Amino acid sequence: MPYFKYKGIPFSSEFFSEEKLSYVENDFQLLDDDIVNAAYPKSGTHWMAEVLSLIQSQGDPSWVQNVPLGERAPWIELDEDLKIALKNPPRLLTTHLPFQLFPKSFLHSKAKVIYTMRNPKDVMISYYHFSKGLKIVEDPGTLEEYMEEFLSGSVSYGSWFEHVKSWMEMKDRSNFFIITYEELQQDLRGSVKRICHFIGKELKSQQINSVVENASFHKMKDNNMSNFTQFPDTYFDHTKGKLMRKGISGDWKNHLTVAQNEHFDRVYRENMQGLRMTFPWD
Ligand code: PPS
Repeated sequence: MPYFKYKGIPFSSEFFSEEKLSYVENDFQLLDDDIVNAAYPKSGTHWMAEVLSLIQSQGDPSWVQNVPLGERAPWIELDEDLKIALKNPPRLLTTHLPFQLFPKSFLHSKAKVIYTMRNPKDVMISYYHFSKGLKIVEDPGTLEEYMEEFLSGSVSYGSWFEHVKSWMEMKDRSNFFIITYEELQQDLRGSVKRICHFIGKELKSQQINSVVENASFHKMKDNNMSNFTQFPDTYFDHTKGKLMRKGISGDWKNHLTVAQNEHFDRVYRENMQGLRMTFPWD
């Protein structure tokens, strides 16, 4: 399966090109009223895109029910999506890029970025299962084998550790908001209110209820505009993988052995010790 590295990060040549990645990094102009949904893969990207779409439509579900998620909140690094991104203000944009590959224009714009993080063990399990369906990446092999790939950053979009550390450098900016998948799980309503406040869009109580209801796992799983089932069979075997798989926190406990868990923790500590931040999974 054809892969290439852009600035040390692996990308599938099926969907990405060095030329476009360089364009996004150096030339893509973020606008002050852009809202960007940024996350490492499998961290709750689609969930946040749905929440933001519903906030944008003031809780009215017709937009999420009728327009594919990739059109509502396009990935800026994907060729086809980017075309939509360029002509659709006000723009809700999505990215899995690490900060060093994110548009440099962010540094002098008021665009708002919401960065969603998730327990990396759950990210890895989710990524592993999803990769089984993806025809454009190597077969992930056993979980033991995949864990080495994940921990060394030899997966699409590179290392989880480097991704998080790159974005955490933005943590003191007023136009940067950090949230975790675990917080969304624990208190979706409270999270929606915080997000509304951050993006400067206050919704009525009823409207917030509708955001919460329509962004639930079950609603999204049944919504063909959001559940990834429209993704072409050429690239994804829907009998082998699913985007809307379990939607829970802590599924890693059903998969990792004690030894694998200890190994993961060791690598985690080595990589994260300098960050001086605590997360819900620490
Ligand atoms: S992707 O393809 O990288 O953009 O994947 P991403 O959207 O980041 O993450 C997919 C995981 O998020 C879960 N998910 C949800 N969980 C709870 N509630 C809602 N509404 C929801 N929507 C998506 C999805 O099930 C994937 O996690 P796993 O653990 O595989 O189930």
